[in-house]
Amino acid sequence: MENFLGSHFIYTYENGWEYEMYIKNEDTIDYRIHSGMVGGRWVRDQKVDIVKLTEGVFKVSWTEPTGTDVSLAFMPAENRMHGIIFFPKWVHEHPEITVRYQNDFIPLMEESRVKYETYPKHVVTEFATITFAKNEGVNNEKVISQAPYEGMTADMRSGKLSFT
Ligand code: FER
Repeated sequence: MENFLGSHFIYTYENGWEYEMYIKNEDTIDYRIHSGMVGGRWVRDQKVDIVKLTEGVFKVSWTEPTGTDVSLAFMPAENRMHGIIFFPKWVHEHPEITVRYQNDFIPLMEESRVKYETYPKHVVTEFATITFAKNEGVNNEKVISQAPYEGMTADMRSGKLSFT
């Protein structure tokens, strides 16, 4: 696991959605969503389960305050990932409620998940291509510390925006 912890990835799902994740430590991630149904959403200090499935394959799984459940299998050596996301019905119908810096709106997420409908869930299962990968060290608070903006992932890939 040692090499995987501290990893910072940008990846694009085959449906076109672009996401960014920082594996902060053995049970914590930070992330930004750059495009797709909930583009603009960003989150710090989400607790997750991380396991090494076999040599070079890592599974990261968690449940969000929104009720969305996510499980991602990273294959960094192949620049590939497979993700499955189980969205409650309400997130699919009102994605804009979740598009914000979630840490400042935890009560809104918890109210919304009881106020609106959960079922049937909207399941998204997609492979993704990793377009940027760098180890930023563990517990680096600079990696995910500002809202996503247009062109941000290009700035990271070019080195214009860097955190080490
Ligand atoms: C991902 C897929 C889904 C991901 C995060 C989510 C950063 C979270 C979705 C949500 O809470 O709406 O690849 O990685």
